[in-house]
Amino acid sequence: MPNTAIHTDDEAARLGKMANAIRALAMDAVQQANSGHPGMPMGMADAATALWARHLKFDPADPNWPDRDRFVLSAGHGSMLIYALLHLTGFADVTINEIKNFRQMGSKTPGHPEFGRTSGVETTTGPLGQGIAMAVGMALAERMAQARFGDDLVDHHTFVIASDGDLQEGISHEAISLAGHLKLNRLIVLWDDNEISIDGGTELSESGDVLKRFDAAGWTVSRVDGHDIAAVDGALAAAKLSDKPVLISCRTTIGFGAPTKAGKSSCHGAPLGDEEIAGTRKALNWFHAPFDIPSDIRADWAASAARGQAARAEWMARLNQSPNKAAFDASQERVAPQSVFDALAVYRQQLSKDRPALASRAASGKTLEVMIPAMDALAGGSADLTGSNLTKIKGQPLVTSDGYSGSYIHFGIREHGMAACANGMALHGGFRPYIGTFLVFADYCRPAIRLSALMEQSVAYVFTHDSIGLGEDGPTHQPVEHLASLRAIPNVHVFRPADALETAECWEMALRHNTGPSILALSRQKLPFVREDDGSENKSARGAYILREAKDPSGVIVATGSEVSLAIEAAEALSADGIAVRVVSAPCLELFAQQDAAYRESVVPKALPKVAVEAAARFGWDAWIGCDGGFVGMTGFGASAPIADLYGHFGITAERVAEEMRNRV
Ligand SMILES: Cc1ncc(C[n+]2csc(CCOP(=O)(O)OP(=O)(O)O)c2C)c(N)n1
Ligand SMILES: [Mg+2]
Repeated sequence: MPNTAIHTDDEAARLGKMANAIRALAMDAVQQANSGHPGMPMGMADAATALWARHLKFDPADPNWPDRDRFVLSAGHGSMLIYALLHLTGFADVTINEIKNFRQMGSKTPGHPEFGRTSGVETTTGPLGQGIAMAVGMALAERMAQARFGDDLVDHHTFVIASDGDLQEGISHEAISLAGHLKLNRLIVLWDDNEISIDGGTELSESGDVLKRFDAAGWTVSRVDGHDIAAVDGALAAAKLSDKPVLISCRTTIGFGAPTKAGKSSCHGAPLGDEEIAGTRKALNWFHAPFDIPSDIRADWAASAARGQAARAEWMARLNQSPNKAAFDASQERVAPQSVFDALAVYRQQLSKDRPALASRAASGKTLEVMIPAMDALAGGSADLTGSNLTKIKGQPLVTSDGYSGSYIHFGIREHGMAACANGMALHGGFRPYIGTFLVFADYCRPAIRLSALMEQSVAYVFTHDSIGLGEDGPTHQPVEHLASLRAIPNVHVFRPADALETAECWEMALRHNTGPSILALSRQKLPFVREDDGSENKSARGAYILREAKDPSGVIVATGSEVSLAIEAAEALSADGIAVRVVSAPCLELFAQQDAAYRESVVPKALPKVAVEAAARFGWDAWIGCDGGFVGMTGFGASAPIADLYGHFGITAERVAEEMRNRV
């Protein structure tokens, strides 16, 4: 790692050419694709060169080695910046052909950086603001892992390039205040302070002082000329010494080098055009053909990877000698350890004996008491609803700025930031994050849930107070459309358990979902224990199952969560009238949809009339019950009243369920 300043003119000139290589690749790739954003990469090429050539610890030969620095291009529209860097530094995924194929089907160079598609891309970015918030999660995970395994094994930085848009987004406020509070001094943000966004100059919509805002949140701030590589280099060197997170404002010109478009929003998101590109080549003194990088510049870029290669070799040697090696390696596993499943298996059988009537949020809290001691990687928190979400177990140590060895985080009332932070922790590795708030505020987490799903990250969302059943807090707090809207996001498993045993089963399925997020929708109110088996088989594993069978059923009632007991009551009433109906509990419709057709048919036969009951909107249920199926649920918003009055008021009763079935058999 260079701790010396950039001394010679020759060195400065070479770094300047390295930056121009980024500019050339960016403008030529966007031109070839006839689509994309050249302005940002051209504007931030110098700052990015200072970072990647002089500071960032990376090794293209092993893009995922755990102690690498993380680099987050929060302004994902500037994707050609990271693709150029990955190409020039020798990441195998990003060949010159991939650069030529920018934004084309199946390429490693999609429009915005996508985690999992291109090695070296640490996270998916594009939704502005989320990148910097995920970086907070990465920086937090780094400190937490450092507290567990020591500097020998964990000692890296998280670097971010963020744009004006990133910092205007509300989530940035949540993220920077959390980072400042937790004193995440391994987080260093380079702000592309180009005073331009899409509509024009930032003065159209901004008159705040960004540096003061960060300063007030507990950050170290500085300002440099973003085109002065030596100045950015010096600021980065200073930043590494800070005991707080650092913002470096890099004053830049968007589209730097473009003769007529530099400094204008016109170069934000459109190809420059042949004439402008020719003019840029002249201005930058860059007379090489498109996609042609001279070998001396290539060699300088390749050399910048040597620093990280050496660091990785030293790190491997330390790991191999470390008494923590086994524990560290285990922490990097994506799959939850067998110990937690063993503990859950014992607990499930105990539950089937004890048959406790618990609110499913309380059952979740009890399940956490079983899981946390059996799984070191579980770490979580709540957005100021710890006592409601029951996400903290007794004695669970806190993560604070004084020490990061705990596993519980008070995220504050920052749902969007919390969810993005959890994604960052999951992406960083070493932790399996779970986070809590009320189900109704899933909306405040939604953009991050979508990214968990898209990036296939196993974040568990503990969403309590899952229906009108929460009572007096009223319609602002009573989710109605949330289950449907969460089920609509691809690759999300939405669990709504019916009793304490199903809650444990659903948690187990969340831990087994290694390629996407899980949502646990949990009741505030107490739920009866409905299961009658011995708890040895995880019945929730197939998403839906026959809970109460009837001889020769003439109909099927499907229910989830708190309404399963209503379905049982209705079936009993119908049975007294000589109508035999089956009750199906469906804690996870996504898992049920994944079962083979024969199993699905055996549980919910096409030929039988069906009624579903869920204290939520019908949207999405027709796939299971048909348009002519009966549905007992919500048709509008809820109301403020005691729970005892609400279910009757909205007609979510066993009588209604029975009546819907009578109308159909
Ligand atoms: C949440 C979100 N809203 C809107 C957009 C669309 N968008 C992409 S870039 C951008 C703003 C561009 O300004 P800035 O962030 O300063 O980037 P620059 O033009 O300087 O590269 C917008 C609104 C987005 N990507 N994400
Ligand atoms: Mg801008």
